[in-house]
Amino acid sequence: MTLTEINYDGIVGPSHNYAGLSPGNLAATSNKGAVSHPRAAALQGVEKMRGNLRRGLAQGFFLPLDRPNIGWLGKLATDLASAEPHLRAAAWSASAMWTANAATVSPAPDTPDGRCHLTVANLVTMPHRSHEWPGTLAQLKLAFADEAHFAVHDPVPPPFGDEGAANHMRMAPNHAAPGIELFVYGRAGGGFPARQHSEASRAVARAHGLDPERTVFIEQAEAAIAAGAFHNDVVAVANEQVLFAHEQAFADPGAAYADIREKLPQAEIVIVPAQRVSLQDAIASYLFNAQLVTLPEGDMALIVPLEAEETASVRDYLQELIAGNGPIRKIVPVDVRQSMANGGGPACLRLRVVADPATVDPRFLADEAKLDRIAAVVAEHWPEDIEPDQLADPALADRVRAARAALLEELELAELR
Ligand code: SUG
Repeated sequence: MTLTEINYDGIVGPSHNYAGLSPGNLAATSNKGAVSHPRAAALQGVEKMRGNLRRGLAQGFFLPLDRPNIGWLGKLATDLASAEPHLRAAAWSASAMWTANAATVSPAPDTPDGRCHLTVANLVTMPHRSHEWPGTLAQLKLAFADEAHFAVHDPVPPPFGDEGAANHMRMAPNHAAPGIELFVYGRAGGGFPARQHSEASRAVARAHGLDPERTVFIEQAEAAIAAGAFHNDVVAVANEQVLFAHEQAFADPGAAYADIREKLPQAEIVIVPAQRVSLQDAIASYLFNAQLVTLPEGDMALIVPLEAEETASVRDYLQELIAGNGPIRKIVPVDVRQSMANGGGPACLRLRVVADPATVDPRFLADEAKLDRIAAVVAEHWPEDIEPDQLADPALADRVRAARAALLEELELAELR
């Protein structure tokens, strides 16, 4: 039994578009109405996965969902032709690509039954994301079907918003050892809603059977939500014993850090001072929406979006970070600009599952040859661009559905249709 961290990236779907559907997500709302490039977006995602594979990391993926979601429009007693524009746009959403919002994952070493527990996120706060969970749950049930090793839970019931791993961090001496789990919830900020509710975080922790002595609940700072940190993973990221966070991420940082240090004495907390990188620069650059990973040789690398290197304060900070003697030894910039324009950085695009790769469905695991096959389907079938007024076009809807079907076929996952 070799427990490894597997990063499951969401393949960017053929309906990727900029509809400005997430208030509080500044990138998404400011790009409302822009022309999107689904093909380029998906290929950027494939290259990110390829880079991580080549770095020796285990890589998996989840598939785009069936969009436009006609069934959901039907429940609203409408259809693609007659739906109000905001409902039509919600039906087209490709937001399931951000698999950090797919589920919350508690690996086997943390749970009393020694299984890895996953709770699919209900995403109820944003209408366009509220209809993702059934399609996501179907994939989780296939990918982690082995009940000797996994327990896949239904979503927390509404109205308690749960946005999954984007508001959950795990710290442990190493991935395979028992760790502590950090749940970050919000109240609201600057007129923006909190998308992760305390009730939902606590329900997930109970469902996974987590030991309260190894569980930490942390309130997000209102100022962070107001500045555009609609998920905690925009201002903090953890890996093994390291927590990398902005000084203004949490409502009561002192109490949070004390709780973490008590429950995990070897915790190393790297705090970025607001004086060095303002909350605004952190959010615009997505410095913290990085993948903090342990490379096979043992060093930690921070996989950041290109935008981080393009923001002067962040670039300077990162240079100093690497020059110092801290746990983060390497910075790896990646191009995920199409996703970034909707507020999704490298960390949003992946769900971390600590598991023995031999116990998961291999159809969801990547190797170079499979990434080549995915890229070939994308290059052939994904639309090159989508303009906002095309969402009413039935021919585009047919094309997007056919594109997804071709990918499912290629990956022998037609049962997800
Ligand atoms: O839920 N954007 C996503 C971005 C999710 C990022 N995920 C994490 N931080 N883990 C969201 O706000 C925009 C879609 C649009 O406007 O068309 C969107 O859904």
